[in-house]
Amino acid sequence: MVTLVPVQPAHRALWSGLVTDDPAAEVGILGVPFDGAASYRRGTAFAPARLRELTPHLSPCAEEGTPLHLRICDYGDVPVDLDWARYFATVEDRAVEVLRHPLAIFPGGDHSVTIPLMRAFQRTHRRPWGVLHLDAHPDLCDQFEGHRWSHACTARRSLDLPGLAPQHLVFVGLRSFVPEEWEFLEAHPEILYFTARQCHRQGIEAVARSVVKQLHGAEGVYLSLDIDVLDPAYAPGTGVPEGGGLTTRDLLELIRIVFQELPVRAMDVVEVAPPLDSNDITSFAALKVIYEAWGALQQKIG
Ligand SMILES: [Mn+2]
Repeated sequence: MVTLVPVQPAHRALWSGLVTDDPAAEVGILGVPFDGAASYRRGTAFAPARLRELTPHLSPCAEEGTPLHLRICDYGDVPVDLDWARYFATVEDRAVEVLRHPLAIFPGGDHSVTIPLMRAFQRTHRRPWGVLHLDAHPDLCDQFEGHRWSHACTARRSLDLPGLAPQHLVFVGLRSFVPEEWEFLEAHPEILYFTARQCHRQGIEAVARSVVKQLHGAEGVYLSLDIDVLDPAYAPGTGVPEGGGLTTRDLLELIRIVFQELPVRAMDVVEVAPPLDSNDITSFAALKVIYEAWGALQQKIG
């Protein structure tokens, strides 16, 4: 009688088998499944779990064949608490721990989760530090729907933090503004931004080089990736899809250059909403960006 042994290829595992419990791992992951601050359709609370579920189906490899060998500690999610202030305080404290790794990845959640994550970043990084905010929206409202922690206030709250000078806040992909945001940008010409149209007309590589030049001198860079920076054709599963956005190809080129040239120490990936998605296109795009960021980081650290 033949005994059949089920075959489980080694890479058919969480994060393509790159996970470890070694505290010296190059990457730490912490999910923040909170979508209580979204102004329109919700669903981003499901993203951290969905992203993890898809990772056994990805090769531990960056595009162009680079095998990934960096190690990943996944600390799970910060469970949602109905007390918003207490929840953000918990997120901040746990993120401080995860930021001990050379690179921290934070799957959201709506874009408000960046508020406590950046607070953690400023507690753990020397000044000056910088922010690269990739988004269709500048999130520069002082308040939105009656609250200073709306997902439309994220960048405005980052400027409240000590150590972030306006010239070290850079936006890429903008294409939708409320008047208050436009006025704020006009009043602060030191804030560099590239609209999606500028990316289209100048080419993403030129934009990436300008970003690198602007953030040169920052001791650490926090990269906040709102998936709606992508055109809805490439990322339909998000609460507020805005036409005219970046292609996934352009985003990957930007990520590659930024990770190679700047000391990116944290990246959140927010506004992925699996219940609004189609065939997981948006979740897979988010994972592609994360894996390519790892490929670029691995190349840099050797
Ligand atoms: Mn946005």
